[in-house]
Amino acid sequence: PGVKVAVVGVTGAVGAEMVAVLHDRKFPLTDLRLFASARSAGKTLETPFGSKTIEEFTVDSVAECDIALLAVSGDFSKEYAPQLAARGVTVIDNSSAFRYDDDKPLVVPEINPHAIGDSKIIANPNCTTAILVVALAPLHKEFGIKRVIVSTYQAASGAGAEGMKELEDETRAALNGGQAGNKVFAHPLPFNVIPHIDKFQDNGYTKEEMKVTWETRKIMGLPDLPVSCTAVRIPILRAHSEAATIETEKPVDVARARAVLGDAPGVKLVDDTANNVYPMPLNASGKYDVEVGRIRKNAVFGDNGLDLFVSGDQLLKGAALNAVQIAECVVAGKVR
Ligand code: 2RA
Repeated sequence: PGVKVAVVGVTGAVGAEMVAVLHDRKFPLTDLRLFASARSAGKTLETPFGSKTIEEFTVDSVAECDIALLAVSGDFSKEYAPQLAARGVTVIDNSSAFRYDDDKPLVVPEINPHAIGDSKIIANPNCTTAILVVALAPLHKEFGIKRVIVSTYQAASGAGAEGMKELEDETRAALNGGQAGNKVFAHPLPFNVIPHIDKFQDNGYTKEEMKVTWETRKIMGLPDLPVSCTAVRIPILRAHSEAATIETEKPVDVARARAVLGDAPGVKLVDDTANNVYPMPLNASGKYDVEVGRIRKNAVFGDNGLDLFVSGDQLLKGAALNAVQIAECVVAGKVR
């Protein structure tokens, strides 16, 4: 038989990466179909699988596939994912539409693949969260995490292909003596940082920051874990970075923390400050592993606290790679 896969939203930054990752990881598919809105239907897309024609999304067409990777808006997912699931398609959804539903798994395969069970709709986490938890989960196993404080440095790619284009265009405009403008971001991004991603909530946090709290708890199975996040957009193209401080149950040992992270799946230990080696988005871009470094005892929590810095490709581990890894778990039956 083999697996028929649909990528829905293939003209976006995440959709395009999904196709590339399926190819790169030699995903065992027998058919790949690419879907987008009517506007793009009929266009030819050059992909690692060769030239492919984009089809207009319809439930009937996607229902011919076994697995659908959705890289579309939350509203679209809310409407169509249940219809596809009812037709027997396993839907892996990159939007936030189902992440907080108790009956829908939210999965990072290095951490909680067994949450998939027999669910037909599986949520892919927010990019910032996915990149953070691959580093936190092994530390939690070793030392027990009591609290997390994190500040993020998020790339323009988090706002999709349009965000990346705006950064490039407006940087060029500014360098050519003009004024950098903004449509996608709340303010001009070139030569700036913007401590505002997604909408402000009543508690003073943004939605992006609350996603990190809610999703870290759900993926790590720690429903009461205190997590405080400040999410900041910075003028780089892709790969998010995060400075995290954890308070731990057990005293931490820095050498042990390094060893644990060095062995952790999905993590690349990049921590040799004597040689100016630490995680950076420039190096993490285009890579599957999340770079982790700057590991040190935290000066506030003393023996029971650790600081670390992570950089991970927002479009890969933060989106497309994680979705394809979930699909791999589904195909391999590693879901219980
Ligand atoms: C961002 N985390 O960086 C969002 C995208 N999902 O804007």
